Amino acid sequence: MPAKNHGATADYTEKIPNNVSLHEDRRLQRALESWQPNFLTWWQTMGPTLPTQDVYLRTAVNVGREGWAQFGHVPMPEYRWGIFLAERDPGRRVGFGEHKGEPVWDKVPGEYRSELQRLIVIQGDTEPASVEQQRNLGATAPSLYDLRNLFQVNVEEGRHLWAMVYLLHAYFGREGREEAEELLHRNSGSEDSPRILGAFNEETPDWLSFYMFTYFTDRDGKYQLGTLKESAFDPLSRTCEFMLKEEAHHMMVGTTGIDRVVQRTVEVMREHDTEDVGGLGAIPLTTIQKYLNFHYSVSLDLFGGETSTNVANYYTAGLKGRWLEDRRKDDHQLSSDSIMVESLSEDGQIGQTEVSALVGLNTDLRREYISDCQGGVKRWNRILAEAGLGQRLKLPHIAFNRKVGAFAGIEVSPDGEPLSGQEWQRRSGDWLPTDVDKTYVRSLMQPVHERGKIAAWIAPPRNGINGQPFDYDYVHLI
Ligand code: BYC
Repeated sequence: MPAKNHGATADYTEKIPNNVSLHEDRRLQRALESWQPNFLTWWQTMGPTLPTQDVYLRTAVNVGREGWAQFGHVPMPEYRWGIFLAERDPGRRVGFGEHKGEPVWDKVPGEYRSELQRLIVIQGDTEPASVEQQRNLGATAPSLYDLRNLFQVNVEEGRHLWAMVYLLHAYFGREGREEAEELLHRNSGSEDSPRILGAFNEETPDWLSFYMFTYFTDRDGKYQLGTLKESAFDPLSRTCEFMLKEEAHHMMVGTTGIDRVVQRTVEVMREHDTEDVGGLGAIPLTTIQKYLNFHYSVSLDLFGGETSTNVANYYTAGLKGRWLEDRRKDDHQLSSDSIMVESLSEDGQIGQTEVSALVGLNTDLRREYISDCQGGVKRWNRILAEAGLGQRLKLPHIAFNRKVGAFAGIEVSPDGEPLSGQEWQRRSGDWLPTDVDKTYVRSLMQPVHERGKIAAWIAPPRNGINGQPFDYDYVHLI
């Protein structure tokens, strides 16, 4: 029986910092302590490659409303990856599905074991995948501030892996322990054992990709965690609630990272009175748009098919809810409701079809995500407008470059115009990064590891971290 959490304060005297009273369950503690060296080996071999002495990092120490993290310079392999669940609400009840109104579960019901395990494994698989994708970025960081943010994101994705591994070890027996091992053995981009979801096998070879990834792909994480936070399986809910706190910083890195790239491009465009900033050390707006198109479309795929019986079953069983479930004004069971979802007719026309609300839940979540993504585009366009420029960035059509779901079999332009395979071949380089674009962006990625300095293709941030100035010594390199 897994140990219950009695308080929010972490025990830092233990090998594995935690607020789940791990010391009360010796078997579980030993199992996790034997996974710990494997995690550290994975971190050393698949984690960040740039050697550092220490990094100014925040470490989660508590789950309370105030002061949940502490900041300080830490040698990265000594980072205290811990297990933290948000505080328990003893009166919490299932908020949706056929068990609505019943007390939430402290254990895994036998009939939902395999579905819950699958959801936790998929979630867990993405966390180390992103660390692997970003492992070489340190060598080309545009500033020490950015380098520190990269490492902060990396250590916290490592902690999110711990969060899922805790659930697997504590609640899923031998199979759970085996899955926890597998999470360290699959690798991003591997031919033989790739990561589970498509976007996590793509490369993150440059910092424009990194900001796009943290804006668009981490934002899928925000929405998926938001639905798992609603889960009737209370330990999963409490784990995800706390992960979402850390996730907010990752979103900030993406949003302001793209702000700063656009800002710098605008400055160079105005200075030289040209759109063609390629030879001038900045990233052209057309290239930014192509990167946006790519990262947005692969992230849309992460929500699964437009219709899915998997998601209907998860919802009815109480395993995975909707975004902000308790703010929805309906019966939270949806057994007789319907929804219009994007679809492809037999003659290849993009339209909408009415389906049961339950099988349309991936679409419901994807729509919440899309409207959130519009927020970023609005922000970046404000930078263009304030500079008196007429160009605008935009999100491509929902069917553009999709590999999962209703539009996987067709090609359309960013405006949603259907294209023949041949036409797509001819024109896709106008919309997605070409080798030439990637090579140019990579050529800009010269490291700036000097305190207070910044690369020429990006503007400095408005604020530093934790009240520190931009020229703070965020990272000590070796
Ligand atoms: N790539 O019924 P469908 C994050 C598979 S990100 C490859 O529509 P479902 C983070 C699917 O498994 C958040 N395969 O799928 C971000 C199914 O296979 P089977 C991660 C895919 O189950 C940045 C089949 O296609 N968390 O945290 O309704 C940094 C039919 O699909 C993909 C989660 O995703 C794909 N993209 O929905 C760090 C939450 N999509 O059963 C971290 C947990 C689908 O036919 N996962 N397939 O063999 C889920 O809720 C769902 O599994 C999914 C898919 C939303 C992913």
